[in-house]
Amino acid sequence: MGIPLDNSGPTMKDYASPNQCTWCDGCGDYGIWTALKEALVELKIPPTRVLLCYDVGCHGNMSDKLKGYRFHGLHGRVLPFAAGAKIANMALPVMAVGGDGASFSEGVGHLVHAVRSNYPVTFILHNNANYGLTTGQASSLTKRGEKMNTSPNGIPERTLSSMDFVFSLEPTFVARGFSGNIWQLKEILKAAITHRGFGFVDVLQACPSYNHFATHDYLLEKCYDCWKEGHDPSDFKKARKLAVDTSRRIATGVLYQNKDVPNFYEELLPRQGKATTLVNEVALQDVSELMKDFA
Ligand SMILES: Cc1ncc(C[n+]2csc(CCOP(=O)(O)OP(=O)(O)O)c2C)c(N)n1
Repeated sequence: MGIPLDNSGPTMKDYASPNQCTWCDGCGDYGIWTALKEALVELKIPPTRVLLCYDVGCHGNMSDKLKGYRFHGLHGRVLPFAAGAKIANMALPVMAVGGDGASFSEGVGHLVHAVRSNYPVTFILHNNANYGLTTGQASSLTKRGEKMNTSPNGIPERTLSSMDFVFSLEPTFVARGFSGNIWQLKEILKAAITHRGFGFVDVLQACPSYNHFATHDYLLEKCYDCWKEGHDPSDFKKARKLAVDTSRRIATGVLYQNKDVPNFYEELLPRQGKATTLVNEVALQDVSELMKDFA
């Protein structure tokens, strides 16, 4: 299922919204917002040919700061909505955007099934390692021992190894970006959007208000571009190691991609050989007789 290209090609202006951003100064959301719009523009996807789905959180406040078909849903529930919308209309690229709080606590079950099902959706994780919108509670990705607003004595629990967890589900696309490297993030997003199945993009982002351990400067120093160092993204074992071991340096880029695995839709037998989408087919049904029963 290819992405419909509009040859006239949108510009950044086409994605511009008159609504003012309310993120804190220095928030990584600005970089992710910019990279996402740039990726869509470079892929020549106009705002009328994309669905952007947002979870609840600081990242979710992007939903009215750009144009395009957008959905802003319940906390932790962005993935089932995005997957359903995509299955209904395979012609539209669908993106799901979530925070680490939503995605690795409230909605972690949905993430498991999105990866395992290989839904043809791009998932952008705004990873600020805390619950930003509700002012800095610890998420399962907050560093152990950190003093957060509702845990003044430090977090007692172990930090979830999010990348190891995702790799345990046999993903077909895993990438990591950094909100301070917009050019690279744009390239990563282009690769994810054109991926056949579920594209998991972990974006490490600065949260100057509440994350005082993985700051912009810290990430700037530790992140490096593994593409430039010749990383082979088809090697699952090496990719997993690179993704998990962030003790010395943090690899960014497309860490793993398997282009051979069919996505969820391609596996559905009743959809084989269909040129129409489910939304076309529903629109073609005349339900007026049926509706008389409810008159
Ligand atoms: C089911 C549910 N639980 C909790 C909340 C309250 N809540 C809204 S936003 C938010 C924090 C979101 O954190 P995260 O998902 O990490 O996104 P961020 O704000 O950091 O971008 C919380 C706890 C809610 N709206 N719904």
